Amino acid sequence: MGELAADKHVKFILSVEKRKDDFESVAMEHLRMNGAYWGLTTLDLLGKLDSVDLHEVVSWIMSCQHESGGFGGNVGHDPHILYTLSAVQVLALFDKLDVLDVDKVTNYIVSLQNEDGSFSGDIWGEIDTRFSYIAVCCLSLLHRLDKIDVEKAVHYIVSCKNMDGGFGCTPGGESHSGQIFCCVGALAIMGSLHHIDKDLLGWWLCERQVKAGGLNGRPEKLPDVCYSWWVLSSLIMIDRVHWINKEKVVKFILDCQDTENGGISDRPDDAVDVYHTYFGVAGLSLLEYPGLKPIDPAYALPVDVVNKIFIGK
Ligand code: GRG
Ligand code: ZN
Repeated sequence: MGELAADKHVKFILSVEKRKDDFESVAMEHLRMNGAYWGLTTLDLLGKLDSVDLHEVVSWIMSCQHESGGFGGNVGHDPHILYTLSAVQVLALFDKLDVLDVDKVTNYIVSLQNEDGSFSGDIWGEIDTRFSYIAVCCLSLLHRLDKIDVEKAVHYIVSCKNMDGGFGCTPGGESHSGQIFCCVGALAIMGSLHHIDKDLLGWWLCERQVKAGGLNGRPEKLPDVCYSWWVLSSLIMIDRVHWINKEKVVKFILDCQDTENGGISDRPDDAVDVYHTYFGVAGLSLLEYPGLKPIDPAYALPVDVVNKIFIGK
């Protein structure tokens, strides 16, 4: 089994930012804020966050904020809760949350909670448990979780729980590892994990491991590096990660590296991208791969960043 090509991945992440005109960058233009979170968190996990200009990043982030308090995916783009969490997470990475008008961001998120406890992603109203997670994670990082109706938020997430122990995007929606991360993460942050049948969900999640060692998002689907994050973080939060063959997941992730030019793909020999590079490295961090900073499974930020926010050191 090869090793993590850490230096190559750092070079790959830094090069994506420079190549603003190629296909991948153009395709990513509308979600640049998410890309910033994926790329910069990868650099931090690899101990290389100091290779970017903090002031440049912070000033670009703040130029994506709207009057409403929400952030867009890039300058001049409409605000959405998806980009708002990424903006807050990147500021947290740089220990720069103090540049925010916290009440303004809080009011934007609070305005997206619906009567039934669910959250919309923006003013257009689409509802999804992804947005519940984002709202809860973001407000918790800002120490403002008390500004929403937490009881209703928990109740809505529980209403998306299925007979197989998993969760979907809305009540009755099919269980999917990505949505499970969101629901388990939100419940963990709200101190409500007792609503989960841990053995039942743990069983469903560890069945996501295929013969090749990688993890898939739901039954009968192909394995994909990003599920290393969605599945493993959920298993850790419900204390069942020992039900997985960890060595085989590590091997699958390492087999998806481009060892020449850096970056990680969804499956071996596919094209690399920043999203899978992040979730590959984050998955390895959850598996305590040597040389990586540990990552928090609920906040999806390095543990030292989360500790600084909640215990001040
Ligand atoms: C801070 C880590 C973090 C997340 C923010 C946006 C979000 C909250 C969570 C997204 C969770 C999610 C739904 C992830 C799954 C993404 C994915 C790979 C979807 C692909 O779905 P299909 O149906 O693929 O195209 P499969 O693998 O099922 O064939
Ligand atoms: Zn993927």
